[in-house]
Amino acid sequence: MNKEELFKQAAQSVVDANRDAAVKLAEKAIAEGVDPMDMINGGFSAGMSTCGEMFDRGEMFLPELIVASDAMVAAINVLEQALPVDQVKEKIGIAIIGSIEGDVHDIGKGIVATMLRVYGFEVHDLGRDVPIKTFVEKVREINANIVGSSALMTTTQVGQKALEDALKAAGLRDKVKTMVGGAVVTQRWANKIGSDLYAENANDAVKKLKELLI
Ligand code: B12
Repeated sequence: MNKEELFKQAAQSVVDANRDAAVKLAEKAIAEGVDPMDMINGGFSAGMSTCGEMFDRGEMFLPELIVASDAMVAAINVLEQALPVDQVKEKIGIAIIGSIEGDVHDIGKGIVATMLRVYGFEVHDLGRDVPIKTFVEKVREINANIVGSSALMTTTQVGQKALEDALKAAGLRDKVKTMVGGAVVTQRWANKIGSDLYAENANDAVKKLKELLI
């Protein structure tokens, strides 16, 4: 099967919320030597974007979105095993990442965490709906130099500004680079709140972080 067809079917498996098909297609991509990140971005994420559009138009409802997300997560779990973790021997930095307080969306954040690990960062994934104070405490505890937060909703995005303020109040802001991302986040928002880095996707995050740190 050619790559485009594989991506198309992968996207469709998410729209159909067909977990078995998604997993089989992920396995097929690995067997055919397709780059796992290409398969995630070109296939499964594209399907999730379609789900978002359908949700917007009232053609898909929350329970269906939950099952579609499960299918995507199952496929990503398979693909992640094919990523060359630890290919970089030298540790580039210690990163904390989490979905900001009030936000349970964590698929994209998980992909960013995985990519950072693959490219030599030590990553502490705090999960989703992470209180601002937990980010701050963790920076202190593990002496992290990168703090990433993910926001997918306009209502939770404000937490990223609160995180900037909390790091400043704790005297930690100069010790870390902050990065923000998620569907509602833009470069303009990052500039506005004083975050060091905005990335559109996981590949972009790795590229920009390396430029910032090395
Ligand atoms: C899947 C999904 C869900 C799933 C989440 C499952 C999960 N475990 O994550 C479920 C069904 C649970 C869900 C729930 C809700 N959702 Co929802 N959801 C989505 C949907 C369709 C896709 C999100 C997704 O996973 N995309 C795929 C990933 C790969 O993309 P991504 O997250 O953008 O991540 C990439 C980049 O953004 C970037 N990135 C992400 N994080 C970070 C972090 C850093 C540091 C960096 C550098 C980069 C980065 O890299 C990632 C990889 O490339 C979006 C629509 C959309 N267009 O985003 C709505 C959407 C985000 N949801 C929405 C809403 C409203 C909700 C609910 C409130 C619905 C409800 N009525 O209950 C609840 C929220 C509950 C809560 N408190 O959080 C709205 C938000 C509207 C807004 N602008 O505020 C959206 C936009 C849908 C819509 N159009 O209305 N949702």
